[in-house]
Amino acid sequence: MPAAFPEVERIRYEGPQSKNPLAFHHYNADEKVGGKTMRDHLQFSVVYWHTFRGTGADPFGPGCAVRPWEDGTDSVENAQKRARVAFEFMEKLGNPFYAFHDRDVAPEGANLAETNRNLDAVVKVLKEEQKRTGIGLLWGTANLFSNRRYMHGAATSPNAEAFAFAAAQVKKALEVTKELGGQGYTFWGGREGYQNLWNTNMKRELEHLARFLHMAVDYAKEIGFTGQFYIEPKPKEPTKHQYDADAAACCNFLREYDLIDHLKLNLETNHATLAGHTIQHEMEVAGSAGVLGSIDANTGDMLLGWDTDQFPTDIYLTTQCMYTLLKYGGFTKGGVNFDAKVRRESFEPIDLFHAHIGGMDAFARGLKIAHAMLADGKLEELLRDRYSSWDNGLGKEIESGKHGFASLEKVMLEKGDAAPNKSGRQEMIENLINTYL
Ligand code: XUL
Ligand code: CO
Repeated sequence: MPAAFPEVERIRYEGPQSKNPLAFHHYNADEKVGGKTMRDHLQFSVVYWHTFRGTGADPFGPGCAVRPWEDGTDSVENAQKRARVAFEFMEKLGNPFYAFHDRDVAPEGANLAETNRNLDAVVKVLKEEQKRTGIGLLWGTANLFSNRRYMHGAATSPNAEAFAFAAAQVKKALEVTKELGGQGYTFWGGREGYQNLWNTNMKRELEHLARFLHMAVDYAKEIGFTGQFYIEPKPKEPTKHQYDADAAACCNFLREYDLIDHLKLNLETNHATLAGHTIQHEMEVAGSAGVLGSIDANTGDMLLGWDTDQFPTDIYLTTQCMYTLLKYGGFTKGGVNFDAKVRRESFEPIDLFHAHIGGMDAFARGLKIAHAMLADGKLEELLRDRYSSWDNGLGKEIESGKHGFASLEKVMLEKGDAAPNKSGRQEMIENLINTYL
């Protein structure tokens, strides 16, 4: 098969001074940051759905991306060829992982059996290519939102047979993920929500979703799949409200239905902003609950209110991500997964390289900055100082449960008023952060 990107060699680290746009300026895979290589800290992953299936289509116009390796058919042969192209791209880029939905890699057939056969035929190629290149699967997932059978949802559909089909689909996707040595498996509730509460039995739908996830946990056990399960919060789009709205809603759902020990969160920047949060907030919520699993790295556009999934290039953003990640101990099975797409105007194959190089460099800088901040310790010192009233005396007694309202009233009646507050030093802290950038 002729090369799909003949003009591109393996992308190399050339340092910050290099003017070569097809080189890394900050991501140096083998370089150690705090005793661990950048490769291991970041665990970069390329997504199949945007990078190899994205066409540039939007609600106002059809696809316009130039992808010379596509033959324009939805055949298994074309899918197999595309898989080899994907691995040529990733081998040249040097990302250690990728992620896919079942339907990204192989076409649906006339029925479930044929669809599963199509998937097997492409998985065979993916397996060969993983072996050839050493690139691993970060996580697999099933597309439970594109086919019309899922118009009302999948695990939350009012149609029990749509639920059953989704179960069969996830069963197969789990088998395939295991076969490919996947480190994880993600549930994003594409249409698990509602457009209209008048026709929705929310309680029943949530119970069905929980039952579905328990079935997945049970089946993973049955086949010996030891990858990490993730749930990926998103508040809306395509539905008006999705049940996995944000990190806090997901934690509550997982706790309520006894799933918190089985799933962690896969957090996405643009989903966080659609929910009215920042990714730093979402990572903090997950980190403090012990369920920070993986991140879908991208960014929205401040002036567009929808999920534009752009590549992240903002160093402040990547610093926030990496600071929070390092604070909570880094990834175990997760990674920085670029759930991001080139914009419609960037229609040439080479743009796929520029986009990923930019995202990887931005995260490498975020990592280095975050590490420097933690090593320096000034921010942590300020934080320690801010809460120091809890480290001894009355604060310590309250934290250790020695007080109730009556005893605290007694203390304050004697003192007359609380000790004066200290300044929050908001601006000073923001200025301090800028000194590391
Ligand atoms: C959709 C989204 C998905 C999930 C996987 O907004 O982020 O691609 O990451 O289903
Ligand atoms: Co995502």
